[in-house]
Amino acid sequence: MTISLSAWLAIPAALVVAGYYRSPQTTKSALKYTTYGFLGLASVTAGLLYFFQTKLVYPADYPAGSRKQVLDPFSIYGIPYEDLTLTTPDNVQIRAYLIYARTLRDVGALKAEHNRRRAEKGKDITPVDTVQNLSREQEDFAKSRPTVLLYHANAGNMGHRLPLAHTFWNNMGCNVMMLSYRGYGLSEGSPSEKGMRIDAQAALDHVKQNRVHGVILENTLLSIRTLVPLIMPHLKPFLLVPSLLTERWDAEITIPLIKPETPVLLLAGQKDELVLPVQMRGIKALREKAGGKVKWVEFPNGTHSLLTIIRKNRLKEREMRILFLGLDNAGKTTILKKLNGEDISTVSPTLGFNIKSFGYGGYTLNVWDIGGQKTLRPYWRNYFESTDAVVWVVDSSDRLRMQDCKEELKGLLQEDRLAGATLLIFANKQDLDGSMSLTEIRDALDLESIQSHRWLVQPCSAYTGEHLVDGLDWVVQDVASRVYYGSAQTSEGINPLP
Ligand SMILES: Nc1nc2c(ncn2[C@@H]2O[C@H](COP(=O)(O)OP(=O)(O)O)[C@@H](O)[C@H]2O)c(=O)[nH]1
Ligand SMILES: [Mg+2]
Repeated sequence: MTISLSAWLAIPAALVVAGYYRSPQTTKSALKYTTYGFLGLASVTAGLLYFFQTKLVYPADYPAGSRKQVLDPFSIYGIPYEDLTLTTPDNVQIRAYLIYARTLRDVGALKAEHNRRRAEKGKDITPVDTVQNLSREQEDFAKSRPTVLLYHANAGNMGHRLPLAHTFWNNMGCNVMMLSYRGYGLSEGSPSEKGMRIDAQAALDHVKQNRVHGVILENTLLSIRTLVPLIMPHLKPFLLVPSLLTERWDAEITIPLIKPETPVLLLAGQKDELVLPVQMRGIKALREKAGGKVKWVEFPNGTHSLLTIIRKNRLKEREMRILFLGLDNAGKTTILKKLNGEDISTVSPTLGFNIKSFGYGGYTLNVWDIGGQKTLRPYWRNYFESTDAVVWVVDSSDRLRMQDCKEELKGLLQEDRLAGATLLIFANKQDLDGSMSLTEIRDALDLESIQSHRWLVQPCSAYTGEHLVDGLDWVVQDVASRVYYGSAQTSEGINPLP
């Protein structure tokens, strides 16, 4: 019997602000969870369900490469951190980052230093640089600030949540402790509800806080039992046999364990497509029933992830998120290397993705270079959230795949989450004899029919570097005019350090 499934489920970031749980079990209430997917075969036997359950519930290698590549706070933001390996009581080695709060003055100096090094061509910024001892004064400051424990979702790893960590560190002056659960990122072992609760507790023990100041839950599920009928109705019959359900994540049990006086903040995206809003409202009801302190904040356009909140913040920091997409071998990685002044003689196919972050015309560009192989394309959508611009790279000499290229682009432009993004088409490899001209490309890709996005097609060559900067200039200018105009009114931001 074959089982074809394309499922992903996320336990999106649950954050616990500094502290200690009343009991280790409550940790699971702080975790949250999302399910999305489908089974190709209607009749899956109960035995198979039991066996595949953890695979379904914890897609730890999604997005592709999540078990190999873990971003670190220093390379992305210039934030010094402790790279920790914690050994749990049941002897699993899990990886964690501990970031100490810094004063505004320190943060400014660290950023300036980071930007200076970034600008210095050829100098690699390696995380090894970050090991430094805190001065007495810095230590005292860190101790005086709250600690945020950031528990990540059930897809990806802690590196994917660095934008959140950065917000807590940079804007609110918090210490941040984050981890990759067992079986995620570079942590050992394999995921399970039981094991993840042990990991969560280990992180808590490491920061040695003796008091919970609060719990923040974002788009969290009520329980597997209640979520499955909503999103995987064909699995409903199996819920009749409770012992088959090894992974439960039952808020009905855990929410009442949180002390009533502990403030609980519930962040609820009303357009969450994975954990339906009704689940989050169930959690609110549970908390109210227990007579506990609770604050409910609704985001009318909020989708599944906190990225929508971060976006507001990015306005303040003048950041842009740009996706480089296109068929494999188009020259995406080469173009980015060339723009960044790196050696382009050693480009190898991109498995998964690369992220580059660089200053450009007063903005910070966060560029995602995503693998274009056919097998990787279904994963593109995972990167769409909060995208300001798409750069679609075309190999102008690859006449045979123009039709494929046209169809992929067309499909991409129909994605809701890319609505409003600026579109640049780089007609790359113009240095090659026989490459298609601007007019030929425009016709072959039927560009004139695009009305959903502001677009420009720019012939260029990553080899010679010709017109790369022209293209990027247009992108940055277009995004800036759209996103940053009048941003003072739209950016609420979050309280800066006192
Ligand atoms: N002649 C020529 N070759 C290029 C150019 N840009 C990239 N290439 C080559 O095309 C191949 C694929 O490039 P790569 O950047 O890995 O493509 P990606 O899959 O889109 O990231 C590599 O062998 C590059 O050296 C270009 O402008 N001209
Ligand atoms: Mg590449």
